[in-house]
Parts: sequence; structure tokens; C-alpha cells
Amino acid sequence: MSKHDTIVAADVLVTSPGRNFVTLKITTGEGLVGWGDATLNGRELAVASYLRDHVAPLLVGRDPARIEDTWQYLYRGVYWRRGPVTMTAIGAVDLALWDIKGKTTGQPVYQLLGGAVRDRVLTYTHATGWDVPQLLDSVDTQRERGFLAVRAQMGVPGLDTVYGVTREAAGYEPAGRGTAPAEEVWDTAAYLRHAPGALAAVRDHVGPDLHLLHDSHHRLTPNEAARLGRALEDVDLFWLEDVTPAENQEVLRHVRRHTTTPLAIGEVFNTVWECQSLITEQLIDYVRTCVTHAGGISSLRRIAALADVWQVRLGPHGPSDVSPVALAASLHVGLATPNFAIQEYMGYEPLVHEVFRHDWSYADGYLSTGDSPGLGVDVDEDLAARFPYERAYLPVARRRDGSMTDW
Ligand code: CS2
Ligand code: MG
Repeated sequence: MSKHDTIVAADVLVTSPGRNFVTLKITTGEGLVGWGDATLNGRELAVASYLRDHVAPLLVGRDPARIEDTWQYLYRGVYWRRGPVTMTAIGAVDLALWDIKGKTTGQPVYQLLGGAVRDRVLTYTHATGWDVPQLLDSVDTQRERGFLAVRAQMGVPGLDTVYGVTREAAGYEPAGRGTAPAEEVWDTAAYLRHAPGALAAVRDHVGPDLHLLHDSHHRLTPNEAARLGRALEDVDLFWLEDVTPAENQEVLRHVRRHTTTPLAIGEVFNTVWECQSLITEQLIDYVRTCVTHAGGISSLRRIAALADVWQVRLGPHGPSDVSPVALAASLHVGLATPNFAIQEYMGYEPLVHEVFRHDWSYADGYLSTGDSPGLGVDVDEDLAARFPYERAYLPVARRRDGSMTDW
């Protein structure tokens, strides 16, 4: 790319090969294309509009090489800072510009981030089971696929549905298609009576070596979280995730006082500032921020740097609603970041891999990037166009008395 190359187009692709994805395509005058994931599960069109209607016109004519200046321009210039829509849009621009810079220099992005500090990235995937035997089977399936770390989620006796768990052996899809969110009934007391025993059964089944993770998905009060963390200490979890909503971060002090079970929080965070107290007060062991929803590679590196000062490690969010473009970006950060611990990899349907062709790969419990210039992903636009957006929502959770609860 010559010094005078400029952005000539910024287009937004919304496609739904089994689930909705929003992807930003930035094109330069010299024909270079960069891709960025802009998917925000359940609110996809908000980000698509933010990009199409407000950001794309500002990108045309800009120097694609000025990644940080573009990030600062879109973050500090918008006035209405932070939040998932704004930061997912900025994240998509950031990913696309890093992709272009890699293609300009002929280097995979991790080389531009200082080169590899590891050869491959440890990953974990999901095991779910409505009852304990089904959960053990699901864990075994993932172990047979070579995973060294598995998240275990289970049904709860007395509840008809539990988010993240299916009654069939198949994995769950977070967002359900339809014109309104599914309504689920949640009972924390029933969950707390059941989860410790179910997770202890998994640990007994798999032995001491498999890394086990569990996601409480924001559902507990601080004291419930403290009780659960203490009850799980002998299960030796790699982490207990999102024990309680993290708007009020001071409450984690109570949890931390009562349990040494490692805590992971951050998948719903959008900037380093939301992570700040949890990191500097040592209230978490892992920060879960996602390379898209937290504002891109440039932003995730800032979070990693702050976390490193406090010996907090990264374990970025990587469900099916983070596209293969974002997973690639997260892996490039993972290869080049010393305190990157583990990458979530829920997996994708085969069609998604066809739409988003990528050079990253899974083997024997680890994910590896390729050495293609940029992020190593290309979008089959013709194939993507065959799957138009379909309205889908994440469920909502209510207590048995009908009141809304966190999830
Ligand atoms: C979950 C996600 O993977 C996880 O840790 O918290 O499945 C989350 O529920 C979805 O990404 C929401 O869209
Ligand atoms: Mg989670």
C-alpha cells in the first residue's frame, strides 16, 4: 500500500448461515480489503445501522494505516462513549484496519503485535447435559476431540429450561429465532442445590487433569456466589464465570473474601475502564473481554496490559455469536500476548466455516492461526448473500413469582 492509499468504501454485510452475523468490509483505493466482526447477539441491526449510517461515511477518505488515530477518532469523537453497540462498531473497524495493515505488509497480525510468545493458544469448549449422565457423555465427547479444557453446564431439577443447556445432545444456540425473546423460569435455590454435586460428579468422572470451567451467567447474589465458590473449591475449577452481575463491582470483594475458586468476568464489558476495578483490586483471575465487543485489537491490548500489571490473565469470550473473523483476531492477540491464558471456542456449524473461510485451525486442545497476511479470514460474499438476516433474540429470565432476574 502506498503512503497515500485511502479508504474508498466501508460496507456492512448481514448474513445468517444458521445464526446472524454482521461483518464490516473496508476497501482501500489500492483494492485491499479488511474484514471486521460487528455481531452483537440479539441487537445485530443496531450495530449494522451504527456502522452504515454513522461510521462508514467518516471512514471514506481516511488513511487505513492510521489504526490508532481512527480508534481515538471514533471513540473520543462520538461524545456518547462506551456501550456494546458503539464499541462493537469501533471493534469491527479496528479489526478490519489491522487486517488491511497485515495485507499491506505481508505479515499475519500477530507479527505486527510483536511476534509470537507461544506456538498455539489453549482453548476450551462447551459440554452440556440436561442430567448428569448426559453431561458426562458430553464432556467425554469433547475429551475425545482432544480438548484439555471443557466448560460444563447442566440442567436443574424442577426447571423446564436452563440457558446454555439443551435436552438433546446437541449444543445450544444462544439466540432463538422469533419476534420476541423466549421467557425462561429461573430458580437460584434449585441451581445451588444441584450444581455443586453435578460438577463434583464431572470431576470424579474425568480425574484431576482436565481443566473444568463453569458459567453462572450473572445469576447469583454476592453471597450466593461466595457460597457456590466455596462449595466448588474441591472441584478445582479453572474458573467460575460471571457469578454475579458486574455493574456493581464492589460486591466481588465479598465473594473474594470467602472463596479461592478462580473467578472470570468481562464478556459483557466494552472498554478497559469497566475492567479497571476488578483488575486493580484483584477481584478476578481472568478477564473475559471479547476482541469485538470491547473495541477491537487495539482495545483488547490495553486491557491485557493493565491485567498483566496485576497478574490477571485473559480468557476471551468466543461463543458461536463471535464470528470466525473475531476468533481469528482474538487468536492473533493470543499468540502475541504473554498473559493470554485461554480462548473460548464454542465451535460453528459447517456452513459458517464456508461463509467465513479462515486459516486458523483446532487440534489437540489448542487453536492456531495461519501465517496469511492480516487476520487470515475471507468472506464468501456470494454465499453470505444467500442467508438474509432472521430476527432472533436471547431469552429473558424470570423468577417463579414472575419478576425479571439477571441471566
Ligand atoms: C456465554 C455465552 O459463552 C459464554 O460464556 O456467556 O454463550 C453468552 O451467553 C452468549 O454469547 C450471549 O450472546
Ligand atoms: Mg459466559
